[in-house]
Amino acid sequence: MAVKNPPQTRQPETDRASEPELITTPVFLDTSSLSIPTLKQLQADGELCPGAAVAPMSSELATKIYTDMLYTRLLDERMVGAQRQGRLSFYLTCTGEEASVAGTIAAFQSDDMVMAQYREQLALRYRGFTTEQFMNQLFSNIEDLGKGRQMPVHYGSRELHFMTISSPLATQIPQAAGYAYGQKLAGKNACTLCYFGEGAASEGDFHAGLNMAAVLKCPVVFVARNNGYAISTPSSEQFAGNGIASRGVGYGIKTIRVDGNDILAVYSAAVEARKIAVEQQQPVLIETMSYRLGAHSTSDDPTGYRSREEEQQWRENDPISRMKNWLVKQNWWDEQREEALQAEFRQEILAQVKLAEKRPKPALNELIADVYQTPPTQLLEQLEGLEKHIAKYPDHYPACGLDQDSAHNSAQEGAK
Ligand SMILES: Cc1ncc(C[n+]2csc(CCOP(=O)(O)OP(=O)(O)O)c2C)c(N)n1
Ligand SMILES: [Mg+2]
Repeated sequence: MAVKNPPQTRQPETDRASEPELITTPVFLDTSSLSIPTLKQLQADGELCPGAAVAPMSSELATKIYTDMLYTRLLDERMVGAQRQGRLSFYLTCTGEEASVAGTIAAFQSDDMVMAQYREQLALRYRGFTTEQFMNQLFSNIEDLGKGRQMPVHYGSRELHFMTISSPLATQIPQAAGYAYGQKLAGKNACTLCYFGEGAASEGDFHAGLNMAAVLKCPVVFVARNNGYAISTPSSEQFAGNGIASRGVGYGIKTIRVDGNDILAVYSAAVEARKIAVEQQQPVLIETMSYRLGAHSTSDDPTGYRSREEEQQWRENDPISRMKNWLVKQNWWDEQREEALQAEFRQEILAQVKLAEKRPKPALNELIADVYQTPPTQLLEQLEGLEKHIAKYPDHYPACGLDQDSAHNSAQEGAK
């Protein structure tokens, strides 16, 4: 069937209302067509950048943010130490990226859902996850909320609205879009906060998630922690475009790039982002420019793929000292308080390590207890095989001292 008066040019849906700019010679766009500024408000010496429009932050909030950053730095140091001593199988630090996480989580309500990657333990700390809870998860003991089924650092807390971390990269991104769509349909004044790394943004799930969020106008704030590396792959080998921010714009998402080592810039951006997400019911993307100061994980050694000089440059741009300089200038912080608090945190962490490593492991059959209402035959067979294997090589599984009766009982409880 012939179309009457077909349009001369096909316009993108979002531009239907406006007239397209027509050109008569071929001109190709490149990354320079989109100039993306970086929001910076605080200088290294603790002075504000001239003209900085900083979101108001009370002394209480500022000290909470700062002390949670400090706690996380110390927790990370201690836990890497514990892994090196053979007490812990695996750990992953947030070192260097504390402001990217603290500045964002602080701008959200405590019941906004958080879907994180794995380097955002500070968000849990901010919401009140205790040292004891961190340790129970890291040591996979009987008190672990995840029943010891996950690798260390795969935290989750229903109470704190923090979705359990899953290892496959970027799965949380479409899940966050979907969760936020549910919040929208329910008419809730809430939103979802979704963290991921610039490496995870190479996954198909990133594209599906952002597109879905943009088209369905989901109240989700995506935080892309651009820390320069995906394990040993530098971002220059990961993508040729203008960071992650350019992709947000491409999907029709309001986007901002911030200095991720500047707590005030991150917080100011996040306050605005949550407002847009909730009040205008649409997604926002924040790209935090920072650096992963530590190894990717305790299984990694960065000396094989980057220079000490590069690391040193970023060490001098530490987000914690930048915030401290500002706090001291406000007369909200001093060296005495810092020293006392560091000693207190160290003591508390060490004490909880000692307690957590002594607690028994969950019964073996907790592995399958509440996954299905009635465990299917093949899972029961696998469990039986595992029990036989452990019984045959008990020396290799000292933590498994199987108490069959209590194991059986807890499996029955779990099945309920
Ligand atoms: C689907 C998938 N592919 C690969 C991996 C292995 N892996 C774990 S972390 C990681 C790097 C992720 O880098 P980025 O997203 O930048 O986060 P960062 O570690 O820098 O915080 C890779 C490749 C994985 N977990 N899942
Ligand atoms: Mg990265």
